[in-house]
Amino acid sequence: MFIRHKKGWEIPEREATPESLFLNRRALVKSAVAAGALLASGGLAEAGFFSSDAPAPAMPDPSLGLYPAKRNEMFTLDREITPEAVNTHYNNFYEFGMTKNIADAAEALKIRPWTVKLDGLIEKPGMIAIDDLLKAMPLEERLYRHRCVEAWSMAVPWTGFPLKALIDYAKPQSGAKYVRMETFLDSKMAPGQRQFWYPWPYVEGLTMAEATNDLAFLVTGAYGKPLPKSMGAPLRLATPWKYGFKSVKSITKISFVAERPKTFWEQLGPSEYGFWANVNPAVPHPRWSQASEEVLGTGQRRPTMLYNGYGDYVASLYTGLEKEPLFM
Ligand SMILES: Nc1nc2c(c(=O)[nH]1)N[C@H]1C(S)=C(S)[C@@H](COP(=O)(O)O)O[C@H]1N2
Ligand SMILES: [Mo]
Repeated sequence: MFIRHKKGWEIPEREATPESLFLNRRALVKSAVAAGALLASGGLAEAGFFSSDAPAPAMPDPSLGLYPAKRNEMFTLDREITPEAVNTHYNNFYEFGMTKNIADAAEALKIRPWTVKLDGLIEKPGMIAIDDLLKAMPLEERLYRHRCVEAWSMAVPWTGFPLKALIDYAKPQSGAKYVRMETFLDSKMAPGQRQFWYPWPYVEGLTMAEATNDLAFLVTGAYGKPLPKSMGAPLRLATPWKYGFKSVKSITKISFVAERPKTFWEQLGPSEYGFWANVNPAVPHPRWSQASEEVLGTGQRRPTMLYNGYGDYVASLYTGLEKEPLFM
């Protein structure tokens, strides 16, 4: 018999609620409240479904059973993994605020139902529900460094699948030169998107060669669990040789296009945040040095590495492009 050892964070099978049931139950609660019937009787509250003075409990993530995924030992670190508690409370996610402390606000992000649209110059345009995507793709764990342009870094055990696997599935046509990735747009859910001076939705992009490089990784989990909302659930990018702002969170659309996309930060400050954004300690940001980085959770700084230490994988992507601003 197959015995599964449960980790502390896993819940017993009988408590897991299939997504369809969860949606139905919410619809049920809503109509019951509208009718005013069950609130008065207190029936649902006694059954544990609903309570008038407490928010509904968070439902378990329907992808919980896919984690932890097997670690790909190709990707090793030169440092300790950043403690999970540090990582989940030091985030950039401007949709939920401009500080690093957005974890609570990001809980408003609704991650089911969630669909990802594939469009542009491909053989297979269409919409995929996140849980179908998760089942179709080969999930694995990778330990990656993560270097923000603000000169701090982390080391993260991501779970996900190579972006190339999705590109192979989408079957791009020869005219596709770039992959453009877009975050959700919903200013009711994400108060930061009411700040009209930002060019929402958040957009990022890679060349086809970058996107099909072994390192380009679509992330669905971290620390052996589904991805926390603060880190960009249910689907975000990780391109560890580039500054962190390239790693677009909470992706809803992936387009295959002929023209280089204008990215979110490029629109805001083209002289400070470019399209390429490859890590290079020798090229300072206009307002600060990139020579070293604060390794979060350690209280220490260490020298920053060219391509964040991933040059063996990616340096060849840039031969012939020396005239481009590759490092900002
Ligand atoms: N949609 C979206 N994606 C985003 C951001 C953002 O504000 N919105 N911030 C970026 C920046 S600047 C960084 S450093 C990383 C931060 O990822 P983390 O919070 O998981 O460390 O996400 C990137 N992706
Ligand atoms: Mo960043």
